[in-house]
Amino acid sequence: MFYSGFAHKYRHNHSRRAYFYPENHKLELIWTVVPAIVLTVLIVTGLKQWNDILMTEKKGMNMQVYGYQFAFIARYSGEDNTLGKSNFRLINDENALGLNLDDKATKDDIITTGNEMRLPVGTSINFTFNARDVLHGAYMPHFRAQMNMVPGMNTHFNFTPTITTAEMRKKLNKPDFDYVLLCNKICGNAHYTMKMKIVVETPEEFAAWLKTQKKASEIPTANAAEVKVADAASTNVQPTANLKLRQIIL
Ligand SMILES: [Cu+2]
Repeated sequence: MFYSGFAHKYRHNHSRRAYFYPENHKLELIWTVVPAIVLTVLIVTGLKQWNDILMTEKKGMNMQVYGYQFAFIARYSGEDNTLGKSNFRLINDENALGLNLDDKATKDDIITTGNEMRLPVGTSINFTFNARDVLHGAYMPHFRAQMNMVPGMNTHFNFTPTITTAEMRKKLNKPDFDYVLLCNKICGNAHYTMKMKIVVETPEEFAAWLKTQKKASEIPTANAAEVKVADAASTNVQPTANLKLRQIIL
């Protein structure tokens, strides 16, 4: 109704001339400068927030969460708080992450053995996410955290868990409550099985648990010197099905 009113009001009329209004510098200045200021504020503050969340700060505990079809493995950086080097050509049944023990920083790294990841409460945690085969998603719904796991690329997320699992169970009055890590990318036919328990506990409990997990230096094949990387097929490393597939693609 409104528009047809305009159509009627401005219908063709021989005696009426259009108003010629070619430019107005003041108006143009206003509609350029105002959006420029608004967008600058939005982008600068947004980028700062983005960097705070996604970039690893120097202070936190560095760890890696690794996704593959169809599970997760967590790696802790050990005393040096540095994740050692890894190479997909070193991946085999024993060395699922392709850790390279030639790198000193790898030796004290610790790999989770069960389908469980533990985090010390009140500690800033710098996650690095990686994937072995296809896109996976690291989704930790209770922490409001989610990040893509991309093959051949590092992605990051930082947060500090503030409530232990035991405290949360009491709070919710649910004795069987557990934090979880889920995959939220449809990554294959067993995608739905990609689930890892997250236990948030006191730093003392965490340290005791960490001692029970596997040290990278215990992995017999995590030694790049034994592998002629140019030709993985001729070495004593048995490539996994995924690795073979990747070599074919490459
Ligand atoms: Cu997945």
